[in-house]
Amino acid sequence: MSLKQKAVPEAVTSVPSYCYNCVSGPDLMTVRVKDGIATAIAPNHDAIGIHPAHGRPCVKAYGLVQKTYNPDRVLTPMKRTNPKKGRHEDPGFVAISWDEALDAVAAKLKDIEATGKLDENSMPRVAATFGHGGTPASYMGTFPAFLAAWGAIDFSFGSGQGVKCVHSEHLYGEFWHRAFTVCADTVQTRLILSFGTNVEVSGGPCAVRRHADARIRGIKRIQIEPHLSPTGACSAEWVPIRPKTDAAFMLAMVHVLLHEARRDQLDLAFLKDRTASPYLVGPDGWYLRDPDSGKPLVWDEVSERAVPHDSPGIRPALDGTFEVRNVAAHGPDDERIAYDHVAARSAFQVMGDTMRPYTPEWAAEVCDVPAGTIRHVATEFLDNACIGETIVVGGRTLPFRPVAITLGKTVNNGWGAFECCWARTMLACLVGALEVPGGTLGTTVRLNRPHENRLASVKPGEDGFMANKLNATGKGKWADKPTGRNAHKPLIPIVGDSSWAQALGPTHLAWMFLKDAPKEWAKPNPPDLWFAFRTNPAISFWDTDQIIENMAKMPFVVAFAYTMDETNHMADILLPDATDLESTQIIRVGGTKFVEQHWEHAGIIIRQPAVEPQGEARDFTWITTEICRRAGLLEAYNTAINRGAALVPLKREHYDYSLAIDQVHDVETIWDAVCKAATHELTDGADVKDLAWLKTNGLFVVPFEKKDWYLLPTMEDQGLRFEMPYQERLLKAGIELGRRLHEHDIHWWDTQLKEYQALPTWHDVPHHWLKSTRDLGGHPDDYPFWAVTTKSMPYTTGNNAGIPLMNEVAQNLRGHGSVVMNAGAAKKLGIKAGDWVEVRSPISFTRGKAALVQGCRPDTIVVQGQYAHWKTPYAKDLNFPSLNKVIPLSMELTDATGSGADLVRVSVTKVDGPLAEDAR
Ligand SMILES: Nc1nc2c(c(=O)[nH]1)N[C@H]1C(S)=C(S)[C@@H](COP(=O)(O)OP(=O)(O)OC[C@H]3O[C@@H](n4cnc5c(=O)[nH]c(N)nc54)[C@H](O)[C@@H]3O)O[C@H]1N2
Ligand SMILES: Nc1nc2c(c(=O)[nH]1)N[C@H]1C(S)=C(S)[C@@H](COP(=O)(O)OP(=O)(O)OC[C@H]3O[C@@H](n4cnc5c(=O)[nH]c(N)nc54)[C@H](O)[C@@H]3O)O[C@H]1N2
Ligand code: SF4
Ligand SMILES: [Mo]
Repeated sequence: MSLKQKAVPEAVTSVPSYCYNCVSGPDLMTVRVKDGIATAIAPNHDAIGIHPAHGRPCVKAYGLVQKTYNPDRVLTPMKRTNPKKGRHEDPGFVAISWDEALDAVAAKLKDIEATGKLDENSMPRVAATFGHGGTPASYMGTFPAFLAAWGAIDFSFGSGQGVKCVHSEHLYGEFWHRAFTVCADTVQTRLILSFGTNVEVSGGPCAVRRHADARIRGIKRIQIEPHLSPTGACSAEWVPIRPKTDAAFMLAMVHVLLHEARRDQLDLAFLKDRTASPYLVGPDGWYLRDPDSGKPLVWDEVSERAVPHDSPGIRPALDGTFEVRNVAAHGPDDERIAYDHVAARSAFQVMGDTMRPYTPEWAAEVCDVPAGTIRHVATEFLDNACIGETIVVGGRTLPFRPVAITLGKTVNNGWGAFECCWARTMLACLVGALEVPGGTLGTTVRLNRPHENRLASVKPGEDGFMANKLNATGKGKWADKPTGRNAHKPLIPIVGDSSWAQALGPTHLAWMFLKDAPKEWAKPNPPDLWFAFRTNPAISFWDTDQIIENMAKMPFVVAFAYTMDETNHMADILLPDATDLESTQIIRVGGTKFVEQHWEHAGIIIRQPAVEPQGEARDFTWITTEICRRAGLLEAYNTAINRGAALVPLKREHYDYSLAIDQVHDVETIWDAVCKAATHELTDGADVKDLAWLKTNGLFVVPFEKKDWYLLPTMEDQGLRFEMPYQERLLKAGIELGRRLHEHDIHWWDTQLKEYQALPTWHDVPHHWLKSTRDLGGHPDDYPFWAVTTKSMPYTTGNNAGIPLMNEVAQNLRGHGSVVMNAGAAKKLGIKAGDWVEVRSPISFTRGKAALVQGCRPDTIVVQGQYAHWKTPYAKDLNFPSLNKVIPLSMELTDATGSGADLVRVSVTKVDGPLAEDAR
């Protein structure tokens, strides 16, 4: 077999491909190739009318030419010669042959197989980390087939993705409306309330295009966030809210809709039929149930009695308190309660009572936003909801509710995120704008299957809701032994235990427990082998100094390496993968997906070697096949590919493109089979394409019904209700979890247990950060600023920080590589534009140049991204600040879903200049 992939013939000058360097993709592009050299990136005009951005990638994709020819690339396999690991240890990497590198990895795998795949704590001895929201999967070829062939892998060690990403929304969104990510139905909505969603920067070309078109149509967007982002700058209104008080703002909106608007201004039909609003709640907080069937009861206004919610011909009451007789309730740990005679409130009534104190006047104090502003935002939301209007989509009449609310990543993770996610979803329910044209929509599923079809993931479950698999918390059912080092299964019921669950657990705990585990918890050993690809936790996580220390404890690290970076500095073996323009992969495209990818087509796209790999870099699929062959895993690996680990099953009832399992297949053979199987599946065998066809044409799509952007028809067809407003199931899970943890004498999760509420109530969310400052030995008065972060258009997290073109274009962006602060606040501190400042928290400090603006709250500073590199070539010379140095890794700043926020209390002082390289 030839070691190198064949490049495309020289005559080809424009090679279709995809970019999936950030979660807003995949987007389409073409690569201009002259004399075998990639010279430019350009749109793929064949996708006009198919791709929502008409075949255009964003500025980041234009950096891929420099990425390919970066003189600092790792271009041979390497091994470490200095056994000591640490930031200040020179790894002493030396070039080795592919044979030596692959044999070393295979030998380690065989070794582990011989000792047992689990260690003495029953933790997988092999761990793997992939960064940036799952996008590395679109660059790792058949590596998932290796992971499947191996079996026990610990995905516990996160990078910044997950816990500091849009985490709570992933969990609650998917629970409530199969919405791992959420966006507005931008193409049809009239009003978007954006709480810190910087969508013009973070949403990729599809979002930018959709929002630009919407502005021409006359949409209004109100941007609610502490500093004026580019999204705020091109919105109709900017509301500078105090950080981490968004829940109070939204609870006050709920108050206005419930207590200031007329009832008939709400979508009463939606609330009665598609939510649990009429379900009766008893005095102990549990749904009242029919004693025979166990079904939740509602008050029927026709017969004036309590009846099961799904009884035909009833008219359920929305508001009210009712006297009911002979009813049951199901408490925690299967406790059965019987009531002879009891007063019951509808869930809607309980919500009304709970939301009564949250007036706009109350929220004004908390949020530092005038009550009149909150009231007018709530009123505009209601006035634009068009309740009663319908629209026909794909032959089906659906409600038309053109109002949407989106939440950015600091709003929907960490403390306060549950309240925000609930309030956002409830506000949509109050006006019937959830999962309908114009409203707030989910885009994709990750915790439920099938991943490629969120509608098909909806199945009837308990109590008239869709099925959701929580991790068991009942007595005798709770998993007291974690299956991974971040303990997602014992600690986080709502994350479940599907393939993505572990990576969405509290992944910082895995790192923290390597240093110190609570005494009631078995201190985990580091994994014997850790694979890292396209991730840089040493830069992207919190308290990066501590992460680095813990990373140095990993005994054998295999890093796929593009350039040297802060994480692969700790590696034992570096494997250079052929990058974006040099290797082959086929992925799905279209349908609906994060962030604003709503297509009227669905199908597959290809990434292909537009140019020969540089140096000794190799296609990921070739590398994987060789690891498997040498480790004795070939048959299991080929079997996994046949089962679908490389995209789609190669064999199904109606077709068979499967590979012989005892043979080594080359890269093209594998993707040719995948291409045929995928196109067979898409067309029921009517139009089967091979790899050569896809290489020429770039994409293969079939129509995707626009009706399938919306979940409501699926809910209606199955007679299901959204699990709103009352969270009986979560309340129960929280009580049971508390009992289990306390039975094991575990009390360090008690604050998190408080988040399990049937209905959210406000608690002083910002206080968590003030308390943390104090607990770390600081006095809150000495750290008077909130420091927050944001994305930058030309950068995908830290992924392309080493590409000079990105820094060059970013010079045009306000605040690039700086500490952005309010000009008035700076003046009081004697800080002028361009001065060096030091940003300090109790744990550490970072330095950057001050950029002074008016569009930032005086109590807030902003530091973009994660660019405090000390190893990544080029990036390390930029001397940029990063909040990740100063945000603690903290149990107390972890919410019940296991996430935290990129937020910290800091001081800002003027200093003479930058830090020396080794002090950064
Ligand atoms: N301060 C701050 N921190 C943040 C954030 C923030 O906004 N501010 N955002 C957080 C969020 S939301 C996320 S999702 C995480 C993401 O953080 P991570 O998941 O850790 O991902 P990246 O920082 O993108 O790291 C990508 C790494 O892959 C390497 N790489 C790039 N291309 C290739 C390639 O072709 N081959 C190989 N082998 N390697 C490659 C890059 O050099 C880089 O080291 O960061 C989080 N951290
Ligand atoms: N160009 C680019 N696009 C990306 C990425 C990238 O790295 N670069 N990364 C992708 C990833 S992994 C993710 S997770 C998404 C994230 O996408 P977004 O959620 O849009 O993330 P940010 O740009 O960090 O937006 C943060 C905004 O929240 C505001 N903010 C901070 N704290 C608060 C608060 O307490 N309340 C309110 N209301 N606002 C607050 C800030 O002012 C800022 O404008 O972006 C994705 N898209
Ligand atoms: S938004 Fe830009 S970087 Fe992200 S996938 Fe699309 S083209 Fe690539
Ligand atoms: Mo993210």
